[in-house]
Amino acid sequence: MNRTQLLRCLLLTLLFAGNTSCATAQQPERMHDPRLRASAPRPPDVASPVAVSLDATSRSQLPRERVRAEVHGETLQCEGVSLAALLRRTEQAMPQRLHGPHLARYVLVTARDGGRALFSLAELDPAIGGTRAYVVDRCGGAPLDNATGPLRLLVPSDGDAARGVRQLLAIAVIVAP
Ligand SMILES: Nc1nc2c(c(=O)[nH]1)N[C@H]1C(S)=C(S)[C@@H](COP(=O)(O)O)O[C@H]1N2
Ligand SMILES: [Mo]
Repeated sequence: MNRTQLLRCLLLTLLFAGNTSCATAQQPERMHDPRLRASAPRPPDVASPVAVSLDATSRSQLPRERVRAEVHGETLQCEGVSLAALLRRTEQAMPQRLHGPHLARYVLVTARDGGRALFSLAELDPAIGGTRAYVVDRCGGAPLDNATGPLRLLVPSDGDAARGVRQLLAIAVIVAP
């Protein structure tokens, strides 16, 4: 920049109260005009809440697994299906790869008596948190009674059985507010 250019630059800066600068005059390719900027990319829409199918037909299509879990010092031997597998077979509940807005979704488990517990979706993804939770319908070789079942959640890796929701009513995947 020669003397004349520098003077013109300073004059323009004074006239336009800082809207023009010598630096931008020097580097036009770095000029940043908000009127020319493309609109910010919108995050993909994620449905919320997404109800997870718990009916017998949905469960019968999944591998039946044996589940051992401690509840108040007692070992329960149960049978049921993996919650992650149920989520995977429900459309829009858990995509193959969790990223972006899916990392701010949670799985809310509700019971008939009003009890509730939740998990983050990523916590249940085998590729991320890997927490295994199960929806069981038999324990000790018998169907669950009405005080406990007909469906119950079990989380064998939890230290305390507090999230082992009895009287399972509904499961939904919700985008955190
Ligand atoms: N629906 C429902 N499920 C529930 C609860 C509850 O209050 N309501 N309590 C939880 C807690 S705190 C514990 S320790 C276990 C106890 O399981 P149990 O009743 O089989 O001993 O159930 C869990 N599941
Ligand atoms: Mo508990």
